[in-house]
Amino acid sequence: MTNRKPKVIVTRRLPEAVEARMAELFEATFNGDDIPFSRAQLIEAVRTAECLVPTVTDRIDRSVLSQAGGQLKLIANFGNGTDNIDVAAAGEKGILVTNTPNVLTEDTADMTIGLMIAVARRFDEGVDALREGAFKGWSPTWMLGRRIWGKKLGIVGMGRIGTAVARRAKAFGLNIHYHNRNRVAEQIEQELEATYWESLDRMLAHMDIVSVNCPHTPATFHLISARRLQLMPPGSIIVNTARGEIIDQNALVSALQQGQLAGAGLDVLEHEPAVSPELMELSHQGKAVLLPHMGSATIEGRQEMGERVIINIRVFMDGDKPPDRVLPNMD
Ligand code: 8YV
Repeated sequence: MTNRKPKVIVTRRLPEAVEARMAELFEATFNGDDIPFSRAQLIEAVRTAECLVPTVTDRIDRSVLSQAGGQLKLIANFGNGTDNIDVAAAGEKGILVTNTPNVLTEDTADMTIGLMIAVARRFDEGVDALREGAFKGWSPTWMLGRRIWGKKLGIVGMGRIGTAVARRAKAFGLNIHYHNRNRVAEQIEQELEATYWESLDRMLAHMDIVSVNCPHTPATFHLISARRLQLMPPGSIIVNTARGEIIDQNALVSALQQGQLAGAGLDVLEHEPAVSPELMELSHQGKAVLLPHMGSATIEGRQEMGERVIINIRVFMDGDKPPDRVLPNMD
């Protein structure tokens, strides 16, 4: 490692220990008040930093990157998904992009299972009822939800997180089905007793619960379209802990309003942080459980994400290939 400290700009406040380590290793600038950068601030950052550390709330698009000075060599994203960054445009300017895979897999999978159960077993409504003083004593017919044991779960995107969801879901007695661009290794299929569906349409038509676990790319934007939502069996449930843009949110609202789907569990929203009034209304009606993008929000996870960012920057400064390089999406 050279002794020279690279100029690193971090766009959001990170866990204290991560910032402290970064301050030791780098000439680092932090965002103390944690207000997301404006476009002008992002442009200023790409003009001055050697390494930028953005998050999902920063849109590093082609036009921002066109303003980057020659000193910017690395964008070390604090996050797994890199749909906030135009990786191809960065590549054209010789800027490398890295992310933080693996360290948030288990936390996100936990949240996915949590949402499935929350929707099927009406957690939200139960908590609301109790808080509002509507709990007048146990009743044989009150707050009945749906059993998840023995039901069919269709996982859309069987990467690291999808596989971690499948492992948990199997323990909850769900039958695992999946759709993925590529079939996973036979050994994993056997371990999970998983059924591969080459056709997403056909899989959706047979599932009780669908979990969205693929990355957001141009190819997966509105992958779960109005037409596909209509293919899902009446009374089925959909859960999304990936990216809001993968589901056509307006179409999902209609499917829930019409009772085509029984419920949705969404940790991510299209156009977040905005919550559409229709979705909010559906959450009041107990038809949607909505969370504010908390899938990886554990103390351990955010610490480890920071550590990955530091490793990527250090290895890069040493002149080696950082471990978590992201390649432009070819879709
Ligand atoms: C992160 C996520 O918190 O890593 C991801 O892709 O969706 C989140 O869990 C966020 O992206 C941080 O930038």
